[in-house]
Amino acid sequence: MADTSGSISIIGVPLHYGADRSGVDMGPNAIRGANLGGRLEALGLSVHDAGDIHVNRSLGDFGPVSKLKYLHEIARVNADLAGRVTRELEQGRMPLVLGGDHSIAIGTVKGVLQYVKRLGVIWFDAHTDVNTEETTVSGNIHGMSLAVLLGWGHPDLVAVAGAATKLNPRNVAVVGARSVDPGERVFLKQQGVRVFTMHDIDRCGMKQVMEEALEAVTDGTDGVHLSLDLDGMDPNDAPGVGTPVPGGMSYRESHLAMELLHDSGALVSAEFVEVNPMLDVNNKTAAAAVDLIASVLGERIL
Ligand code: NNH
Ligand code: MN
Ligand code: MN
Ligand code: MN
Repeated sequence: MADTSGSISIIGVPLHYGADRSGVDMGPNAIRGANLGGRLEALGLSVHDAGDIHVNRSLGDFGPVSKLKYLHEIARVNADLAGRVTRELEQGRMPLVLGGDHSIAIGTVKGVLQYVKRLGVIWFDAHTDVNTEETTVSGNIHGMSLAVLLGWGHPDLVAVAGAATKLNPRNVAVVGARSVDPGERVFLKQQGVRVFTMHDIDRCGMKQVMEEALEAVTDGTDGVHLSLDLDGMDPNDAPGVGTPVPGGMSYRESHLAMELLHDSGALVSAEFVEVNPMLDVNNKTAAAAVDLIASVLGERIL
């Protein structure tokens, strides 16, 4: 496997269809504008900005084709993204994907899986994103991406980069969950996905939670992907998200999680999603995203 430790490739995905709410499509530029490049260069990394994946702007209504909103465009964008992510890894660069809504994890993770077959995933989120066409109440595909990555969901989404391209549920850990739909509860139990809820973080602290999560995602794998939904953080620290849930991970807890993930040495790729500048307060959420990105890539106080 190529050593991607010194070289980062930024890929923007200005997609909001998975959240069915505008604003989150401006996330990539808000994160870039919070001095992302400067912070990464200060770490001695070589930073390449690959620009944005093209998203069709004028779709109008999502129409009656499916219960899943904007299915066709979301599948198309994710297939494009997956190819780009694989190419960056092949060229020895670590993909850093900026969302956009969390449906883009389908393309990012499937792209990484083409290169790292045995992949672990840390899913930092208030939600667990394991709805399917049968269980979803909202019809929003950003609430389904983790199920798709485990091989469950609409065939057009599961087919992205090949239906056989999927995660082993034993190597997935959700961190920070506090809003889980009834159908998702059943799915998570059936699949055996490790879910560290806010209750676990309250009781055991982030250090122990991350140690257990890292044990699960590194067991028998060749690398770990970080899929970080900014709504995992507490809305006081990250107000600019479409579906805030009170009682989340603090700025410090989130920071510690990133530092421990960096120290594991297992990180091969990362994505930061759901930053919505239209809902943000003084760019706080975009700035928090940049702080967390810098931490997971090795920034330290001393
Ligand atoms: N579970 C809800 C749904 O499926 C909310 C999902 N929203 C998210 N997920 N932001 O991370 O619609
Ligand atoms: Mn999410
Ligand atoms: Mn979420
Ligand atoms: Mn830091």
